Amino acid sequence: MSEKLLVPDIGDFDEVEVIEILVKQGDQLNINDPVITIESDKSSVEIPSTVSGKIESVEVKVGDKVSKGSLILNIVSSGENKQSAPIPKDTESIIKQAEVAMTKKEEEVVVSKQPTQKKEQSIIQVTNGNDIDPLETKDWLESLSEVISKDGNQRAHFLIKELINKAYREGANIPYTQNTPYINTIPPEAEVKSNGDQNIERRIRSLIRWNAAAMVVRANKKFPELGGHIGTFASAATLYDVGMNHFWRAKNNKFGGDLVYFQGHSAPGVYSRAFLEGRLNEKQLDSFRQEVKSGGLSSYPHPWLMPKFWQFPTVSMGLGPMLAIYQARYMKYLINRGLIKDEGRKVWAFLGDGEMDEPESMGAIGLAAREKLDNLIFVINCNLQRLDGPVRGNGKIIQELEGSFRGAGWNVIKVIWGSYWDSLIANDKTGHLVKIMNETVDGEYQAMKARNGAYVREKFFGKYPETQELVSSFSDKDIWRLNRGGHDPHKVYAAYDKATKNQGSPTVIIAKTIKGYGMGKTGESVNTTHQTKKLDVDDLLYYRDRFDVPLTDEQVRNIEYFKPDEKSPEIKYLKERRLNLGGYLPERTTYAKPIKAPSKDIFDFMKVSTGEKEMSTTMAMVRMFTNLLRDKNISPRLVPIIPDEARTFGMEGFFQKIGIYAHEGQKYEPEDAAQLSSYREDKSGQVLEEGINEAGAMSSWIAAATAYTNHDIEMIPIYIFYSMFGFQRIGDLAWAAGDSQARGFLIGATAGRTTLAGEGLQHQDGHSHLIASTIPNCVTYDPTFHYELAVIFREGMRRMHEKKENVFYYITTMNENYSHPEMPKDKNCEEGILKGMYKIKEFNKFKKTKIQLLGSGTILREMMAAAEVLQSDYQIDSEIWSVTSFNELRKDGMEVERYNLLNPNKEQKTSFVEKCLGKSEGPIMAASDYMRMNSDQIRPYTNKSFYSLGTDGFGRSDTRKNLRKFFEVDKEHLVTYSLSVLAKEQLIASKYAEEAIKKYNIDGEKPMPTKL
Ligand SMILES: Cc1ncc(C[n+]2csc(CCOP(=O)(O)OP(=O)(O)O)c2C)c(N)n1
Ligand SMILES: [Mg+2]
Repeated sequence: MSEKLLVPDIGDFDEVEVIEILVKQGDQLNINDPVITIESDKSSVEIPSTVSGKIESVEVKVGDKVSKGSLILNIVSSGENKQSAPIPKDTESIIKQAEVAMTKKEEEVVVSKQPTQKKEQSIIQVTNGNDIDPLETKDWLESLSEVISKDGNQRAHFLIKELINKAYREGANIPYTQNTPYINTIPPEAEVKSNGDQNIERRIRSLIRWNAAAMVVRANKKFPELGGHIGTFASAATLYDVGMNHFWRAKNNKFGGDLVYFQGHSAPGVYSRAFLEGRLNEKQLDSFRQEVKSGGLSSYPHPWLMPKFWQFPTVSMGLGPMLAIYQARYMKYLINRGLIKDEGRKVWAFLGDGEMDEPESMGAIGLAAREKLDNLIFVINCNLQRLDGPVRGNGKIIQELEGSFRGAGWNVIKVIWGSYWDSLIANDKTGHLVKIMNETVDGEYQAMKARNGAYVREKFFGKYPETQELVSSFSDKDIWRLNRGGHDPHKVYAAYDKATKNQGSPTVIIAKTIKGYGMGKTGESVNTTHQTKKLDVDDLLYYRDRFDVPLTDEQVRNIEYFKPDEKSPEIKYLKERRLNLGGYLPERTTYAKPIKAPSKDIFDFMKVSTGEKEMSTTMAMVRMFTNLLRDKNISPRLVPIIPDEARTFGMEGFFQKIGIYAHEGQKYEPEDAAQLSSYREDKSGQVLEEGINEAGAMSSWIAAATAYTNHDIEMIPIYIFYSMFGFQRIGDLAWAAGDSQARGFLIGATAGRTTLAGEGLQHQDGHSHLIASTIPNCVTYDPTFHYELAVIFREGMRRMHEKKENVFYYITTMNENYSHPEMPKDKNCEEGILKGMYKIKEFNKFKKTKIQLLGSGTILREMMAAAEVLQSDYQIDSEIWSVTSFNELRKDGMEVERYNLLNPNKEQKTSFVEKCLGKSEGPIMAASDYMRMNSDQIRPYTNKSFYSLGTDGFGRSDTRKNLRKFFEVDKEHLVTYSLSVLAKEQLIASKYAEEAIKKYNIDGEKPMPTKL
């Protein structure tokens, strides 16, 4: 049967040019095979076939203009239609598996009942002063207790919900609360017990505590300037130990491993455990915070400095929580795309309660719930203190966090009270104890732990006769022993167990601890705990006794480490636990296979002239991606990441072609379903469409850019954003990306101060290259022409993904349309593009006066136009250099200069700038669409006269032409400045510059743009 393939609905576009024919007569065509590429002035998109069969005739040619309904080709159809397109085998089975698991999960959630409680819960006993009819209240509460014991919590929950609904319908104003009482979420009867040996675990924990503190104290005794923290890990030791002994599975050849984000300044505790495990030695502990000599231990988790140890940089507060959320999301993405197996791996993130005040910490919790990230567990160490004092002295951080997380849809587990409280809470028949717990603010809780048992008796239990009575048989010492949940391994174990089994939502464990736990009078629960890094002998002796560390007084005075014999039960136990959990943590390894860089011919189309056709570098880039998606090796590894700007960049064609990742697929028919670029969401979609969320998009990019270590699979993430909302917005994350040894591309699109015309001050980027240059392993380029982009991109893929070099690329692309020339035949061109500059044109007609003109990005084109004028109107010759990267040139110049200065007697090296310009004639004038500092960077590496122009100052909205005039980087200013420079160098008379100033209406008295 003969069929026709027509141009589908292509949205608002009409009469669009065909730029590529991808098939020919006689070809066998399958459904979804790309047939032609069409291109509007904004974007290019492939048209896929909707039928399969043999092509009878192709009815369009390159250059034709087509619209919806135009005939593309005739085909002898094999009868298949679009609906029956087969899903690739792998993807199909993975999706099936996941769907089965999901339905199972849902069913389980519905039918499973919480363990039936044997006794009445204190939550329904609390007395309330506002109660106008206590008897009636009692009736209701007893009925509820009856339901709980007869039919379980689920039924009680159902009835309460029905009551609330009914009350709403009757018009009652129901008070809204996201909080449960200030007690543990898991009642003692429901706690799952650890099978560990508690005595031995306590001894191990004590040693880890001791060695961690000793490490910090020793370092500061040697060099008081080194700093460090004892109090944080002291509060978190149990939280880490239970995880290490029982929950966190390491990566090995059978399992991908859990991913743990350690709280940054608890690093001493992590080193201390590694010491007992035999992974670090005493010498290394003694080089804590002394990293200049190799082998030192970094202050905080820094993969760059300890590349085999730390996995994630966390110490800049707020980044850890955000990165962990996107890490967990990215893990699901890889699973749903069929790129890794679903092994039930978890992402754990340890956070401080003070840290939760960072907007980044909570900023993405909605996404975690929405995407049902049940592979994510937050543990918030609520020691109630931050650096200066209490986190919420007048309130309750635990309750506040509970409300926020519960409201966002997380599974919340509060671990507030330790086991010694269990019997007290059980005996709290009147509810007064829970009432005090609810009423006491964090400032009081903190103060109590800085005092003693008598104080707690008076200030806490003393509030009501009922509670005074509850502890009447307790000594002050007994009261002092009443522990907090985060220091009780049983409570922590039960919480971790429950968290790991939770399905359908992320979990947050909010654990109450004591800052500086065990540090005695000078360090426990006092406002200065955070910065305590020295302990005097009395404190150390107290610490030893508090945790029964087997050291003599003399050894304590010498602050000796303690490591039991390899054959001791402690070391054997510790190693055995980790063996059972698959190995040690943290550890950074990679077994990812490299991706071969695509063949050069993929980029061939970018090396020929576009002729009359004008396009922006952003468009050229999108065409390049479309081509890369045809490379079977590369295609599945590309991860396009966009924060709601796909249409701005002409990338909407990707929606249909590779789909937008949506963990639940698409539950609706999109409004534009009939169109070629319809908004297609898919469970195995490839594009990460992050919404207006640059920090989230960057976090996704980091997850993808480090998949080579976290998942042993090399990916090619390409994050495309408005360049102004890149480094300026997410600078700290970009720095963390460098630390993480991320590999991938950042594309600052619509870049430049004058290139993005109408958008104004907050949109026009004139400095992102400078910010990027502060990151040592970030390689940056500001290309002008499509072939430059092609050379840079391919080399980036080769360096990062084939050769596994730990660098990442920042490339700016623009939205200014112009025609692109053919790539120069000069054999040095490619090298020059990559090193940062090459000669693109030379005017040599008059051989009298010459100037070197350096231009970058779109300003190169102004430079080229200026050179024409200089030649035609003033008989001045010039050499024009396309500078693709002032940053790269500076790096090279700096290195060469340093070598030469340090090796005065050796043969002196020549910088690339000098190689290019050393023998050239005339002064140098450089300009870019960025601040002068951008081109100034290479000034020291040439001994010629050097002048730089740029776009210093705030941007503003106007036409491109006016903006370039304003910033003095338009053709006219460049001509004038060139004449002035030559006059200053006494190569021509100054009258030419004066003339030009008049001719072009330039106001010499105009203030600097920075002042306007
Ligand atoms: C973005 C950022 N701002 C400030 C700091 C400095 N700083 C380090 S720890 C800390 C207090 C942390 O308090 P909390 O999160 O409660 O952790 P804790 O030590 O109490 O466990 C501060 C302010 C930082 N590391 N990062
Ligand atoms: Mg804290």
